[in-house]
Amino acid sequence: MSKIAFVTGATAGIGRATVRRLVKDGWRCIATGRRQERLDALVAELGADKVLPLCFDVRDTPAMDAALASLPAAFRDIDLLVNNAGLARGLSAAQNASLDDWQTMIDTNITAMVVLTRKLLPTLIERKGAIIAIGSVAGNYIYPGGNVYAGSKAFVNHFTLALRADLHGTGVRVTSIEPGMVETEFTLVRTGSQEASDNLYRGVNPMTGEDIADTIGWIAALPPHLNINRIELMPVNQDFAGFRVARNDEQ
Ligand code: NDP
Ligand code: 8X3
Repeated sequence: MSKIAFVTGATAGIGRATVRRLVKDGWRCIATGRRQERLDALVAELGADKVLPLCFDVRDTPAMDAALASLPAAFRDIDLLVNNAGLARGLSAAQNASLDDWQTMIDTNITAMVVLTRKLLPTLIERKGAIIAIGSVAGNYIYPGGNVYAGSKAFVNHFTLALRADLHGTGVRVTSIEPGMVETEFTLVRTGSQEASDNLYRGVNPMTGEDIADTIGWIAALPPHLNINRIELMPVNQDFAGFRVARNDEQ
């Protein structure tokens, strides 16, 4: 029987590419997101025996519980959790940022991820399964306007490594994938404007959802004695900025 992956944020970008890649590799996937029509399209594309759609908002714990309780027997033995659903809102300096945007990022990127992970841990331990989380380079390097998004992704990176420590001796594998710029709907959601989004990617040759999905597929297929702890990826045209100084005579 093929293994089962639970992929959050499967209606777009990295998550959708991951479902496609895992199904191609012989997995069956539980695909989640809020946009039912996108989940239906994945089922139509890949087959109802391969993809089980679960439509819920990850911030809504009762809805998450109902979705988990609705899993048919054929999709209950989850071997891999891909903690991918997440978003950024805004690129403003902290002093100008919207508190609503901050709360949305904390609720989605942090709270929902830890709640879902906690709920699936008993199954993952029983199955000697794996957890792969999509953190970000934003959690490792600071850039202006990153503020709460960067903080939330630092949490994802560190929580994932902390899971690795807590799951010592269980056989569960845990990996933190930390990408730089990937061209998805992410920047459209972040900026709220197609033009601003296109501008951010202009001339960069950003990574694609498929690039990250290929990394996930590779890690998921490694033999059970091997754990990739963390992996950071960037497009060649993206790298690190140095420190800045503000000069008194220029202020
Ligand atoms: P997309 O915007 O293309 O996809 C985001 C996915 O998350 C969608 O499927 C969306 O589904 C889901 N999602 C968001 N909020 C919720 C919610 N409240 N409930 C359920 N699902 C939700 O972005 P990416 O594919 O780029 O992002 C995926 C992950 O990768 C994120 O965690 C992001 O932080 C991370 N990442 C992205 C990078 C990039 O440059 N793109 C770089 C580094 C990390 P729906 O809207 O249907 O609910
Ligand atoms: C987003 C990655 O490099 O666009 O998580 O900030 S980057």
